[in-house]
Parts: sequence; structure tokens; C-alpha cells
Amino acid sequence: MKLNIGITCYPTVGGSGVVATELGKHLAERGHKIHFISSNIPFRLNLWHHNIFFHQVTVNQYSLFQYPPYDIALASKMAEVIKREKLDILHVHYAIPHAVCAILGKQMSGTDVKIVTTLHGTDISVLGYDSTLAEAIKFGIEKSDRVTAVSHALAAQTKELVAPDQSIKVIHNFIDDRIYQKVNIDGLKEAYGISQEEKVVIHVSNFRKVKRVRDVVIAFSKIASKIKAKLLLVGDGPEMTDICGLVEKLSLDKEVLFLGRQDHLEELYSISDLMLLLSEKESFGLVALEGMACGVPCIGTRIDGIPEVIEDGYNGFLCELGNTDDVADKALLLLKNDELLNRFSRQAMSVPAERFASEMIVSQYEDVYESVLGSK
Ligand code: GMT
Repeated sequence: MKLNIGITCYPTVGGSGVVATELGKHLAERGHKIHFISSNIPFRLNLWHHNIFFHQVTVNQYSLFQYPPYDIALASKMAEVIKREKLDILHVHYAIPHAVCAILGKQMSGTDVKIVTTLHGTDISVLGYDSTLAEAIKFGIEKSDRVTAVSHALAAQTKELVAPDQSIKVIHNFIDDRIYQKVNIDGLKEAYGISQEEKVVIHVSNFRKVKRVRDVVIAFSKIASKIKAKLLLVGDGPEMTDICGLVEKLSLDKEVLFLGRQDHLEELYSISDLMLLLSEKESFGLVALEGMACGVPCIGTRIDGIPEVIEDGYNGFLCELGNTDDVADKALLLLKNDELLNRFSRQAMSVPAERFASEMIVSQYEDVYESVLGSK
């Protein structure tokens, strides 16, 4: 059955937007008509396809309002697209505000469009500092026709913290396996001033506090005191100034490369030997999967959904939050032993195809759509 599907996500850099966009692209290739409804073109939506449409939400700055009414503008746009494009499904990423907007948009449209909500984690982490939103999150989840979460850990946390009267189906994330592969770019290491015998450690994030980039730099300083290595810091965000200060304090200016936001991550992964993902919150850890697909084993913290991606001692290692000594010891175990590193790299590379294959995950979402429409 070919469907008309609306997708709403945050268009900015971030795993939820990436997953929503990749899902939309794959569904379009399967013949569904995909209508992205968002404030901007999602940042990875670079592949235009005849089945993909973009509907921009514009929020007017009216001086009487203290805050621009984004949520109302989004709900109105949803209602317009639901009616005009005869949407069967509106698939929103995040309960707040998107599921709540979808419920309002559906009411405004007067149709029976079905709402599917995917939880990515921030709904839950927001509760950590703003419990007043708990009822809104619960409402968004309960009034959705189906709810999915990107990891078992997130589904369990949502049940515990929000206690919604709604079941949550786990559908893991996936990556575009046509893009995330090991590629051989001649001279790329040299272009960054990295010699062939140096090992390359990579960290990719939006540099929010929860990413604990300080721990990454501290663990790397311990690694670099034992072997010749470089650290690629990819991304940007609120912690950047603090991290620059730490790198200077630890006299690591020559060893740490600040690359900012980058587009062709597969190239950077392909020159990397090891990834560090030492977050205190991470419902899934999409970058770990991207890196693994390119043959980069990952050392991650034993929190949230990370253990559902990294198999400890097989394709990476898990360490306790904040234990940078253990991170450095495990990193050195791999980086000082090429045979072990190559084995972990091969084992990491097969993870996406074995457990997170795009074909399988996209089919799981299609099953959700069909089941919810079947119960019309
Ligand atoms: O991690 C972030 O800061 C971005 C956030 C987002 O909204 O894109 O990522 C969340 O969703 C990703 C895709 O499902 C997950 O891979 C990330 O683990 C999750 N981040 C957190 O839970 C902190």
C-alpha cells in the first residue's frame, strides 16, 4: 500500500533529524509520498526525489507576542498539509512539541489522519530540568496512535518517568549504508597534518554538556602521553569555549584538531582508528553506528542506549561514566595492538548490516503505519 506520509522533525543538526530524514528518503524510494513539515529543510535532505515534498512552517514575529507562536504555526501548517495532501500518516519525531502539535493539527483538519510519534530521548532529558512539561509529554504520547522509541533503554525510561497509558514499540535507529562505508581518500590524513604512524581518535557531537567532551579530552591526554595520536573533534556547540580552554591547559594544541561541523563524516571516520562517545545521556548514539559502519570501533559509556549499539569487548568497549582512566586503558589496549584493532574494526563494520540494516528498520516503520491504518 503506497501512503501519503507527513514527517515533522527538528531540521537542525542532530540524530533525530538525521533519522527522520533518512526514513523519509527510504520511504520515498519505496513509492510513498513524503511531506516534510518543518521550519527549514532538514539538513541532510539533500537528495531530491519526485516523491519528496517540503512544506515550510513560517512563524511571524508579531510585536504583541513575547514569544513567536511556533507551535501554533506548526499545527496550522500540519492541518493544511493533512487536508490538501490527504495524509494517511503524520509521523512526528519528539512528543514535545511535535506530537502535541500533531494532535492539534489533526483536530484542526477534521480528518482521521493517524499520528505516529517517535521518541528520541530529549523528551525524557527535558524532564530532568522541567517537570512542568511531564503532563504535555504524557498527553503527546497517549494521544498518538502509535509510539516508537529508538532503544529499549529509552522505552523503559519513558515508562518509568512518564507512565503513559500507551505501549511503546522499540525500533532502533539506522544509517544510510550506501554512504557510511570505509572510503579511501588519498592524502586526507596528510592534509590534516597527521603522519601515517599516528593513531587517530575521533569524537563527533553537538558539544552539549551531556556529551561530556571534557572527558573525551582528558581520556585522550592520557592516551597521547603513551602513544603518538591525534584527536579529531568534530561538531560545535555550547561547550566549545570550555573545551578549547582545556586543550590549551593540557598543552594538547598540536594533538587536538578542531574541525567544526563537517558534511562528509564517512571520510573522517575512514581515517580514524577509534571513536570516543562518553556521554551521560544518549538514548541511542547514532554517531557510534555511523563510525562502526566505516570500521571505527567505539568506546562508550555504559548508559542508556549505548550498550544496545556497542558490544563490550567485541566491537568496542563500555566504561563507567567519568572513568577516563579506564577509557584510556581500553583505548591503549586497542591502539597498541594492530591485530586486535583490526579485528574490532571488522567486527564493528558488520554491526549495521547485522542488527540495524536500513531495509529491515524501514520495513518495521511501514509495519507500524499499516497496523495503525488497519485499525482505522
Ligand atoms: O544527542 C543530541 O544532542 C541530539 C539528539 C537529537 O534530538 O537529535 O539526539 C537524540 O536522538 C538521536 C537519534 O535517535 C540519538 O542517537 C541520540 O542518542 C539522542 N540524544 C540523546 O539522547 C541525548
